[in-house]
Amino acid sequence: MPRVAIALGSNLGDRRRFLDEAAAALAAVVDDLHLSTFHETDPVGVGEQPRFLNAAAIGRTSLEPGDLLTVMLEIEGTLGRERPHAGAPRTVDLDLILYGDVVMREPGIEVPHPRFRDRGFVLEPLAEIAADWVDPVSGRSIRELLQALQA
Ligand code: PH2
Ligand code: MG
Ligand code: MG
Repeated sequence: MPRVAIALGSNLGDRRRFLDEAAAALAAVVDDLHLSTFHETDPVGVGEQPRFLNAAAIGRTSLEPGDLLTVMLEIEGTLGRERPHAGAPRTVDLDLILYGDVVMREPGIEVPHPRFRDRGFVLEPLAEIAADWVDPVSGRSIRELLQALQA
């Protein structure tokens, strides 16, 4: 089964509970789920907002990327995610970061996630659980991407 990496974020309501519940729901479709610690982070690129709690999860899934994304959106909906406008505060956001070494650029699905290399709030938690995973686009490991970002 392909390995997947998913970023989790919350900055509305009981953030810790939303991340816990999202991880529990993901475990239904992602085997051998490993969850990073939770990182308190400043909002990036979305103006003045409450601070985020971010985490990352890895595991293996038999779902195709599109089907996994559909399940992730369902989990967001179940946990009360609303989308009044792009970048609005959210109970939970689940982003597909890596799917094996698949590179996919289609409307509605982009893996690797197009912006994850610039995001400390994704790379820092992901480095705890998948430091040696090599990004198929840049050829750099998560550890190297994080070091480059921090340099
Ligand atoms: N997600 C965004 C935009 N900005 N900033 C932080 N700290 N954490 C996030 O999860 C986050 C963000 C878009 O989804
Ligand atoms: Mg996001
Ligand atoms: Mg998202």
